[in-house]
Amino acid sequence: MKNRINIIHGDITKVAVDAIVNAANSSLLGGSGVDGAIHRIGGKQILEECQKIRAKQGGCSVGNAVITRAGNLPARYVIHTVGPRWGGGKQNEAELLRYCYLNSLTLAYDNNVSTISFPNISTGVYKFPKEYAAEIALQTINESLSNDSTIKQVNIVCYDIDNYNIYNKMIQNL
Ligand code: AR6
Repeated sequence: MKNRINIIHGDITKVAVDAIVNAANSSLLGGSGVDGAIHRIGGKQILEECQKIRAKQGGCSVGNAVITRAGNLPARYVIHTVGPRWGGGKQNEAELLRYCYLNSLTLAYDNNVSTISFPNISTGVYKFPKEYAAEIALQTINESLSNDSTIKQVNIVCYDIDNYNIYNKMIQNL
């Protein structure tokens, strides 16, 4: 399935797709990093829809995902997922990160998304080791694509060059 996975070095808010995945926090109200960029460029539609979700279900737990429209971003949807904060590796971080990818892809399938971009969830403010996170991301995406054909392209958009180099190397062995 690796021919459907595309590694990009750049800014996720600039790549046109059906759905952009956001590395959010449980409040769903925005933050720094990729979350800050998505809310800043997407505008108030995203925040308003996140507030509605909060009113209904009280935010989003770690490993889960919710979907909103994408405001001014070049996409139809934003899928907000909450990655685990790295706490040394014994707090189920790997499984929770895997669930971020799986639950985001499930929402994508349910909404007929055919192109989707992921950032490197949890590898910024949340300090998940980059190599380990890349291994989990690539394996989970690859497995999921092999069970479904509605998604035609998954972009992994790496903002920092370290992540870009890690993914480029790792995808050869997939
Ligand atoms: N496009 C793509 N990737 C980006 C962009 C961008 N425009 N900006 C940053 N990144 P982070 P986390 C990369 O910190 O670790 C927020 O405050 C960045 O280089 O955005 O999951 C949330 O509200 C890194 O590789 O997310 C949460 O509180 C990756 O995105 C918390 O941070 C993830 O870094 C979530 O932390």
